[in-house]
Amino acid sequence: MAEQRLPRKPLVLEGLDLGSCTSKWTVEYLSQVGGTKEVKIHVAAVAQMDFIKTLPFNKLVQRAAEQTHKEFFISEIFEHQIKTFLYDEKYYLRSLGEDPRKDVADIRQQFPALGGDITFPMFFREEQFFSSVFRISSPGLQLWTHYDVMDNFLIQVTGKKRITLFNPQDAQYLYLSGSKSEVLNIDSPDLDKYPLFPKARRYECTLEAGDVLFIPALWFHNVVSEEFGVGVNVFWKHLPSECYDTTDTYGNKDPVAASRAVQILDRALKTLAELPEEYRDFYARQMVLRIQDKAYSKNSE
Ligand SMILES: O=C(O)CCC(=O)C(=O)O
Repeated sequence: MAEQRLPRKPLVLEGLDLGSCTSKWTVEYLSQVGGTKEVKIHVAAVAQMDFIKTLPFNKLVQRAAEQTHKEFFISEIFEHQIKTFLYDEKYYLRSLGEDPRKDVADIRQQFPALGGDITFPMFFREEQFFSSVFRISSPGLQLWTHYDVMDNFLIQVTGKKRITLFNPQDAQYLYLSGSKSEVLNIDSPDLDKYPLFPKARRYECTLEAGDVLFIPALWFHNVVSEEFGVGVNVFWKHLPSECYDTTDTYGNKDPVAASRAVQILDRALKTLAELPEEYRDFYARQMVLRIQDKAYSKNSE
């Protein structure tokens, strides 16, 4: 398909041809055809995720889809203290490359028997493709607010998700730690700890089976699975290839120039610290103004 320009705003695309996955990918089919390959999964006793464990793929699919579990990872830990957690264990697969330190995820390579069932929307050139990540989640699971550095199509094959997005220009209100926001409960945030959070503009959408969400690079997203859901997301390089960190296998390491600029800023801050407070304050304020004037986008809000 010829390249088409997408606006640099999130967009839900409906009615695209995604291949046979939309009708085929039932729990039974995925467990049978996906096989018993060991996969690393996140296991959580509350909506936000915590432990990493390993399960055969077919078991992961069955456990993520079932209402109550006969087998647990973390029930023993909570059993005596918080009984309600017992049947509430949630699972999440974010598929990885063969060797995650070196290889990117590609569903067509790690799950060849399933990879042929899905057709990626090709609104980018083949050579821009970076990775395709299998995502399987239990109902109720919440994925923390984060940004990625590549453009992304989140393809919801089955199930339903609520996605909350935040504009990259509101990063200052999100209490970032690396690429993640520290505010886990975005619907009822602790305002003593995160007083600026309500200033971040929120954009919400519900993804139904067969929908595709375009998430432009740097747009923050928080995902709540309202049902058992199976999806695949495709990351591609919006910038020229050499802008990206070659050691990045997840699509979330900052572009090379951004990391270099941050290192230089750290050095500048160390140098400013050599000055007495009155002078440091004076020069630091001028530097902030210079950054605003030279580097902020002219259409910043
Ligand atoms: O839908 C999900 O499970 C998470 C999606 C996501 O974080 C992404 O596509 O970057």
